[in-house]
Amino acid sequence: MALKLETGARLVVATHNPGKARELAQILENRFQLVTAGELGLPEPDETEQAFVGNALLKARAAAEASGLIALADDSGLSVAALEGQPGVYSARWAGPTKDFDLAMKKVEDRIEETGSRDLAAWFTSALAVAWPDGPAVVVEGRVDGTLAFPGRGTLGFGYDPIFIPEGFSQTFGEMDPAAKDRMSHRARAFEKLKAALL
Ligand code: ITT
Repeated sequence: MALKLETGARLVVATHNPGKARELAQILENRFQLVTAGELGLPEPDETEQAFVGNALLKARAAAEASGLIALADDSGLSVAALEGQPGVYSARWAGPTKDFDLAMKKVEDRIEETGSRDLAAWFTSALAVAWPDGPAVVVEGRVDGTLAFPGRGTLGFGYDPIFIPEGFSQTFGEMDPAAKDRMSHRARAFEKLKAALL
């Protein structure tokens, strides 16, 4: 039988990142009854995979198993062309244990400078995975391309948003109205694919 996600279903959003949780709630547009992993006190699994899809599946499966609910997880990150795709799946880890994204953005700037490259092309990826407590799971990936800007600009959004200008725009994600970001972000694009697969 094809997997289906019924409107109104109770879903656990398997993230401990409040910025992400806010965007996912916005993008899911009141389609589901959402609870967060934080609210349920679910543990944060180690992200042991080398690809976004693998980590998204791992997080969704862990939350579905622990909660008995259908779980949605996002694994995402910033990839920089001049750094051969880094920080990628290590995007959260570049901010260190205190989740200091000023430090992480500085690290991106310094690393690019060290390469001597003038290429500021970058992209965000989001893998969204849905897992059912009895085993099945679906995973999709969305991407938005853009250019890095240093110093960063804007206080909206989260993570690396201040240094990322999406293609076709002049504002960074940190300056852009959150609703505009939610219409075209990597996360929104992944959700479009999830809708096509499951709704
Ligand atoms: P969970 O695993 O609990 O969901 P996390 O923050 O550890 O939270 P990830 O492992 O997926 O999540 O790390 C992704 C990092 O990439 C995240 O911490 C952000 O800093 C960055 N990132 C992802 N999407 C972003 C976005 O839309 N804007 C800015 N930064 C983003």
